[in-house]
Amino acid sequence: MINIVGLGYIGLPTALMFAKSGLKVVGTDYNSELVNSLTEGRLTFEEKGLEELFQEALSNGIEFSTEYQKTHTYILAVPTPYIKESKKLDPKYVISALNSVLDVCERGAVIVIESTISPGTTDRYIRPEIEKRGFVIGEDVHLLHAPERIIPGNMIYELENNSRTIGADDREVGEKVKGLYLNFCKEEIVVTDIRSAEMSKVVENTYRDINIAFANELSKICRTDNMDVYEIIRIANKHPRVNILQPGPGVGGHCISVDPWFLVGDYPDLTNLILTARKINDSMPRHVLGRIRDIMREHGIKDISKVGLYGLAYKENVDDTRESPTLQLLERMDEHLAFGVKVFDPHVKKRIVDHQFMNFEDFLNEIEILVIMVGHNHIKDNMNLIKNKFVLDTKNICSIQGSYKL
Ligand code: SAJ
Repeated sequence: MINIVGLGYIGLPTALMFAKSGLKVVGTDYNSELVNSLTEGRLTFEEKGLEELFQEALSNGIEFSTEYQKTHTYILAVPTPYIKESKKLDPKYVISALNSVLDVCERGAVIVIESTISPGTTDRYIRPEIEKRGFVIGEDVHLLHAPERIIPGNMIYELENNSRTIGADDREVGEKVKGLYLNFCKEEIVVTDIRSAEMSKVVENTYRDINIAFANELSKICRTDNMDVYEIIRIANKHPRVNILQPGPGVGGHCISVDPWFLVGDYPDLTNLILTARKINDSMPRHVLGRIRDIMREHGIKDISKVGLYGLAYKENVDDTRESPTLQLLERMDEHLAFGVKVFDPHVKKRIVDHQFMNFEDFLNEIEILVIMVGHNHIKDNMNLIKNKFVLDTKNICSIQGSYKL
């Protein structure tokens, strides 16, 4: 039996995938409301293909519990928040889950950490915690790190089709765990040491952050001289060795906007490029604010409450709002300015900010300037409804003549 610990964005789909492939799975989470909801057959977040996968896993007998199971294999997918002030990872949830596992596990149990952890976390926090309890790593328990790589919006496909990395102290144990993931993963699974697994995960997200920062910097350059950044990137990307990502209103989510800070925090003298990229991406919400002011000025609109931000999620077609550029933008607006700015997101069903509308048409009725912050399919399908607005399109999805770009 596999005990998956943490039933959030990563743990749940992973648990379902193992169950679909026929293994006996129990998913554990300390949140009893979440566990009850899953036990009653109700999913807790939106994701393409998740409902079908959930039904298959349920019919294969997956169970959910707030209790840790006495078994041989544990996969930990609990949150690893970062501390804003120090830019360091907070390992508290991993440590607490680990201790609960150690309370019940069988001798020789395999403990796999899937949560993203900053390079060095295993040596600094996880090993000492296990040893403190009197366990010998490699004998009483085996420790591995298999960082998740799936992208929200395409998780189910990527669970099957992304290559994976497994970091293990002992190659043989690494190969065994590789065999476990091969139950659903069709791509190459690389077995390496734990430090390399930790580092490669953070490097992947940092690479993407730097690439987006380059696109964002280009968008600012192009804005000053009235060049079309999208056309320029489109052409440059025709070169066989160029692949520039897209500019946007900022970088959100719990991964790409966070992981590079781990490197900056640990290697402050060696991370000029990484830090600069972070600063560029963090400057984008302010840049959007500048563009909003330009449009207000051009059209003599003085009342900020005539501005509507479309999208609260951190990216298209998901309901996750962590570190979202819209929230970053609202934070950056001083109180006077923020007063009255309207917000709408069809995927975000909970009210989390002031002046958030739940109905698109009511939202549109209140505003003159519409700022597309997120390129949800919903807005692409409703272009006809926004024709009479001044549109600032930060995602380059709007086909309306005369819309403003970043
Ligand atoms: N974004 C841009 N321009 C782009 C692409 C993205 O501005 O061209 C923005 C998005 O709008 C969003 C942010 O970047 O605000 C991050 O979105 P994303 O789709 O690039 O990535 P995440 O955070 O959803 O998922 C990333 C993925 N990492 C990589 O692609 C290297 C995913 O594979 C990881 O599993 C995930 O982080 C994670 O959990 O670490």
